[in-house]
This record gives sequence, C-alpha cells and structure tokens, in this order.
Amino acid sequence: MPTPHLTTLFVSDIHLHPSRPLTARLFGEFLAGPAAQAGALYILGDLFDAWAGDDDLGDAFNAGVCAALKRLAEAGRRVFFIPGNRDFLVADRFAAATGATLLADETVVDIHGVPTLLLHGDTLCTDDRAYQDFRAMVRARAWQEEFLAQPLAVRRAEIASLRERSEAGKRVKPQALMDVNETAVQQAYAAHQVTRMIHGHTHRQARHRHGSFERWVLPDWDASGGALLCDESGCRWLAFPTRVGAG
Ligand SMILES: [Mn+2]
Repeated sequence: MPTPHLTTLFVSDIHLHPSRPLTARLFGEFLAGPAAQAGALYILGDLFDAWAGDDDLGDAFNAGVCAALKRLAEAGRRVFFIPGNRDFLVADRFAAATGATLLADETVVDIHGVPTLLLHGDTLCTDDRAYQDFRAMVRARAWQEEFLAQPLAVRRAEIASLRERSEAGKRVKPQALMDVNETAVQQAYAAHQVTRMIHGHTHRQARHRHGSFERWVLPDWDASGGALLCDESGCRWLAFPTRVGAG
C-alpha cells in the first residue's frame, strides 16, 4: 500500500475573480488533482482578487470556490489560509465555509521537520512606504470595524477604487520598490529563528539561497499556475497544469 498524503503544498496569489474564468477553472482542477493527493494545502494569501468581508460568501462565484475547498477539507486534507493584501478581510465565516484553518501572517510551522516561516510577503516590501502606511491603516481593528459596518455594495465599490489607485501607483513605482527589502528578509529570519521561509505577493517566483538560508517565492496564477511541494526530501516546484510532452 502506498504511503498516503505525506506531501504539503503551498500556493498564493491565485487572484480569483469572475472576470478570469480560466484561472478559476484551473484552480478547481488543482484542488481536485494535486491538492487532493497531498496531506495539507497552505494558501498564503490573495486567493481572491477582492474580499469585501465574509458576507461576500453570498456571491455565487466566491461560494463555489469555498465549496471546492470544503470538499477538500472534508476528504481529510488539512487546509490552511494566511490572508493576503487583497483578502485580508477573510474571517471566521470564511473559515467555516471552507474548512480552512486561518493562520496569522508570519507563522512558523514545522514542515516535514524544518521550521518554516509562512507569510504573504507584503510585510517584506518595506521600501514601499506608501503601501506600508496603507497596510497599517487597513489592518487596524478600528478601521476594519468601521469599514465592515458599511453595506456590502459600498465596501465593494471602495475596494475597487482602492485597487484602481494601487494599480495606477504601481505603474509609476520603480520595480525595485515593489520587491522585498533584503534587510527585512534577514530580520524576519532572525526574529522567527528560522532558516527557511515561503511567501508570495511579489509574483516573482524564485528560490533564493544565501548560505543555509532558503526563501521560496510562490508564483501567481493566470493561464497557468504553480505550487511548491514539500515532503521529507525537501521542496520543489510543481507546475500546474502539469506539462504533458514537449514544448
Ligand atoms: Mn499580495
């Protein structure tokens, strides 16, 4: 009998949205395929392109995604979720609807014997002061309570407008500003006493190694996606859909 489910998968930045049905279909296939074969799935933020609050579960598209995650959890796979900068308003009702366990950003987890720091990754982009100020504002409890007290339609409009301004800002910001700051990376290793971290956010898939330190940056999803697969022997990339044949 094969030893089941001894692998752990990591994904982030799927940016699911009804306007991108191909990505949604791919992610559904990923959940039914590789994720169903794994022991655990960690989603490290920005699963959704926008999340205005857990009453967004009433949206058919969002409900469909959550139901697919719930099927995975009910089949015995452990599902974990760290919010990203797009879906930081995910909360208890989302957890109940998906069967996912919510983790705080910057959580250390033993991944097959290696203590590993898991985070969305936006906290490492400290050169972008404007973004960090914005993040501090929207992560404050008072701001969130006030925001969530508004009707869903108002919140959705507000998020769309924030996103538009963010996209406009990105077009004029230097590329380096939106990548991680190396000092912040070193501080994160030290603060959490780890030699390995896994994050997304920058959409710059890579394995960075400095001596015994290892930082895996997850890819974003579009017409294709990808995951990081870890087991007893270490971690490696899993392209999705899995390429068949040459080319
Ligand atoms: Mn992000």
